[in-house]
Formats: sequence, structure tokens, C-alpha cells
Amino acid sequence: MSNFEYIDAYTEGQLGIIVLNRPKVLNAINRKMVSEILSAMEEFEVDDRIRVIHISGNGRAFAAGADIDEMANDHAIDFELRNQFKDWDQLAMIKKPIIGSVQGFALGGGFELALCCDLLYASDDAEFGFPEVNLGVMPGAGGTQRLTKLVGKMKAMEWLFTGKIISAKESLQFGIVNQLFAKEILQEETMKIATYIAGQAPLSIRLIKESVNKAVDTSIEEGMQFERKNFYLLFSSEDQKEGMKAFQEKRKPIFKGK
Ligand code: CO8
Repeated sequence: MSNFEYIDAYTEGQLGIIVLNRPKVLNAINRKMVSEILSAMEEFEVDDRIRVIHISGNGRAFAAGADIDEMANDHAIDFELRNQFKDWDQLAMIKKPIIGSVQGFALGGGFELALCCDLLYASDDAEFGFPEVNLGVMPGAGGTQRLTKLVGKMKAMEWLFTGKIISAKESLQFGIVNQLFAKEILQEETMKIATYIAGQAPLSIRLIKESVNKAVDTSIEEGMQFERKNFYLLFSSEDQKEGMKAFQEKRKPIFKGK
């Protein structure tokens, strides 16, 4: 595994673990951190042992947003010439499932990173929000799009217009997170879920992720065709044969990701 400055990344069994690690500034996301997150994910993506990626933050935040100090003097043309969001675009292309656990703050770019996850768990004192409006800007890494698709127009407008904190309870109520846990057990419980998913047929998980994401962005007709092709494709895998045979033989399947 590469050495990183702003994150920790390591493997644990079949899990690839990423921990945002700038606790003194509540894991504020600078450009190098985004590029490190992407590098770690890409390493996990090509590592056959890894089936699920888990991401969390060190300290009292998941991430309190993009690094305001780094951004404060930026100009529009800097962003354009730097292609500011190219790493974010690549993050969305990761095919292995990404599970996020949010303790404390997930604000601005931190919330956007959380919304890139496929499953999201949070501590019961977690706080989400898009406070960019208070800084005279707006989300730029997909926040307006992903939040709206998740919760619908009215709530998204309200939260983006006001910049107000979304409590853990509200995040559960509006389907932003899958489940809440007490802070003390959040990591342990999330890791259990990640380990469980790592035991599922990898190709099924991979194509389910692709198909569900397609559903978010496409018409039902197009999405159904897309889903069907992926469904057909799974029947050319050894794991499909093994999974169905194991069912018939009343035993646990052994999946190989082939
Ligand atoms: N950037 C830089 N430093 C930060 C950030 C941040 N986003 N958030 C917190 N910090 C720093 C603080 O400056 C402070 O540093 P120091 O100790 O040196 O003064 C330290 O972290 C601890 O923070 P606080 O003392 O403020 O802690 P509190 O518990 O009092 O408050 C808050 C916690 C409410 C989270 C508060 O820190 C805060 O409001 N932070 C800023 C939240 C915010 O506005 N986020 C949105 C940023 S803009 C954005 O994300 C745009 C996304 C665009 C695309 C994404 C590109 C990556």
C-alpha cells in the first residue's frame, strides 16, 4: 500500500480501509487528500483480495468540508485549468462497493464525499449539511445533484438554501443514511456489515452497484435494458453456478469472483 500524507489506507481481510486523517482541522479535504483517496481506492480496485472499501474519518468529524484555507484565494480560471473535479469524477467510477461511516460532521465537500458512498452509516450524533451558502458559494462536487436525487427537490432546496445542519435523525428519516449507531459502536458495526457484503458474490455486487447507479440517472426503460444485460452476464460466471448449486445442495456457497 502506498504511503499517504492526509489519509491512512490499509487492508483488513477482504476490506480496503481508508481513514481521513487531518483531525486537527476536522479532516478538511484539500486537493492532495482527494487525490490520495482516489489512489487508495484505485489500489483496492485492482487488488483481487479486496471486495469492499470502507471509508471513515479520524477524530470528531468525517470531514467538515473542503479546505477553506486552500480554496479562499482561488479563481474560476484556476479551477478550470486545474480541472478541479477530475479526481472526484474518477471516484464515482470505482466499481467495488464503498461503505462510509460518518461520526460527527459531514459538511460541504465532506457530505459530498459521503454521498459518493454506496451505503452510509452514521453515529447518532452525526451532523450533515451544505453550509457553502454561508461562504457565498455552493457545492461543487455533486452535492446539489446527489442530494436532490436522494431526498427530492423540496428538502434539497431547503437544506442548500439555509445551509442548516441535518441531524442524524433527519438523515435517517430522509434516507441519506442506512442506519444509525451509538458513536462507540459505529465502526465495529459498520465493519461487520462490510465483512458481510464482502462474503457475497463479488460479481453480483459489482453489477448491482452499476445497475442501481444507472437507475438513478436514466429512464426506467433504459435502466431495465441495462439491468437485463447485467443479469444475463452473471449467468456466465462460475459464482452463479456455485451459488445456485449450493442452494440446491443446502450448503454455503464459496464465491471466487469469477
Ligand atoms: N476548512 C479548513 N479548516 C477547517 C474547516 C474547513 N472546511 N472546518 C474546520 N476547520 C478547522 C478550523 O479552522 C479549526 O482550525 P484551528 O483550530 O486552527 O482554528 C479546526 O478545524 C477546528 O474547527 P472549529 O474550532 O471551528 O471547531 P468547532 O467545533 O467550533 O466547529 C464546525 C465545527 C461547525 C464544523 C466549524 O469548524 C465549521 O463551520 N467549519 C466549516 C464548515 C464549512 O463551511 N464547510 C464547507 C466548506 S466549503 C466546501 O466544502 C465546498 C465544497 C466544494 C467542492 C469540494 C472540493 C473538495
